[in-house]
Amino acid sequence: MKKVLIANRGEIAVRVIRACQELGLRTVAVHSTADRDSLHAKLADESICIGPGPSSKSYLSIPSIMSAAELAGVDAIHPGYGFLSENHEFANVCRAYGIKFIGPKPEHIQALGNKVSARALAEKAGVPMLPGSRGVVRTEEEAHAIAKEIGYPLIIKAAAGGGGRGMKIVHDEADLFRLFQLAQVEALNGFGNPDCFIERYCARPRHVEIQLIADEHGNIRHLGERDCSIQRRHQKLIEEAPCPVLTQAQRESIGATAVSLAKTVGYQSLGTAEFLLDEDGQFYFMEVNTRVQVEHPVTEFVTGIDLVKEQIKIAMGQELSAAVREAKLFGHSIECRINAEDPSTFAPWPGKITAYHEPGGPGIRVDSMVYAGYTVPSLYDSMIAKLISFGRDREEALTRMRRALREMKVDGIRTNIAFHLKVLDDPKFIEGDFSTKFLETFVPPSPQSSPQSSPQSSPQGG
Ligand code: MV4
Repeated sequence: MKKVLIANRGEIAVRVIRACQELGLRTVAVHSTADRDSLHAKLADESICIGPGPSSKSYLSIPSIMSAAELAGVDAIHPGYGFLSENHEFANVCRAYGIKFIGPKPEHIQALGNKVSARALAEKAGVPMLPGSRGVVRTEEEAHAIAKEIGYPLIIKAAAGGGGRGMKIVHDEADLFRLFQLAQVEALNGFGNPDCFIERYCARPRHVEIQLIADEHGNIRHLGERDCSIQRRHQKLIEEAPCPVLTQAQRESIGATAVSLAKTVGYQSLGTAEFLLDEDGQFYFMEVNTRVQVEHPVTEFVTGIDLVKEQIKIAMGQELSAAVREAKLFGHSIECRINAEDPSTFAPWPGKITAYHEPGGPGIRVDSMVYAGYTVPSLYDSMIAKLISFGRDREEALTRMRRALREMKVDGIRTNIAFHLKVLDDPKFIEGDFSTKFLETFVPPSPQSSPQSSPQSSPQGG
């Protein structure tokens, strides 16, 4: 492998380019016409325009990307996250072209991408699961029978969904048929597949996910967990490693469970097994993500492993390195996703960044693609940077994150920096006492308290 095309944009494209550079690989960026001035296009050795702004005609267009791959003569494609990263057809097209897809096999993307077949695999591997339907629930009669068995509240999920899209919570029998029909219609319209399944609903869970890493020779291990409970409308905002409430015994139990699932499948590459952790400390399987995750840096900080480099080396056929095999967890890491958005309405706030300063210093990492003079386009995700802190313990990681959030400066657009500072000041958050419901009752800061809207002293010389 000598030359890699990065089929993505934004901070993850930059992240992958950096990993390739460290491995001595040539890089080919692809970009839409809206991304001509983007950092990923500037940093790569070559850069190819693949179409107009809308993703459907550029970053999601398999023919456009494959044409660029042919033209540049690449050996491999890294899909990043989002876009085509979990599209098994794309992975299959790469295979047909003789280009290495840096990720799992298409069969595994497909089997784990479908929540019903993923559940069946998890069951086979002995992974704890919430009571629910065995497979797809096709009729109202079947839904009724399952509901009688597991009781209320229950949740209806789309087999082709994921990340929380297309879920319906049902609190009593009177709503069951209506919500079941609605779930099927929305699943068909949203994912082209009406299949739904039913589970007992867990009211105040934490979202705990295990990082898996597996080579193409049967070696597999987990690299601990991340707690991603701080999210809004299924968009994660803050992630951390380790989960502040897990005991070492629970950690080992969830980790072993995730490894057993991956082994049952014969999984290869990076992957993430997601679990719900209920208030009694019981954990239950949710889904598997077959890509590198946005929040991978917190695991990198607590393990010292470069996950993207390891992912590429695995795709080159290498065995898990000694560093991965012997990795131990140390310290604590937190990630805050910085979005270009109105802090009170959460509406995206694209526009030109007139001034930009990234924080630094001990235990701080910034993964971003923006710079002073860059215009955040309105067509894509509003995340403009990830601020990641590390400390020997959670308190130190939190202190460093507060310091970094105060130091960061983004002028010309609105961001959620002040929002993060307010969360990091919340007693329940500081205690680690939160669930996925945390932000539902959280009051955003008033507009005046935004740090970057008040003048800051310029950096000192000498
Ligand atoms: C659940 C649940 C409660 N009970 N399943 C949301 C994302 C998708 N992976 C599954 N999700 C959930 N599944 C049962 N049986 C609650 C959620 C959920 C959630 C999970 C993780 C993080 C944030 C969440 C926000 C709302 C709902």
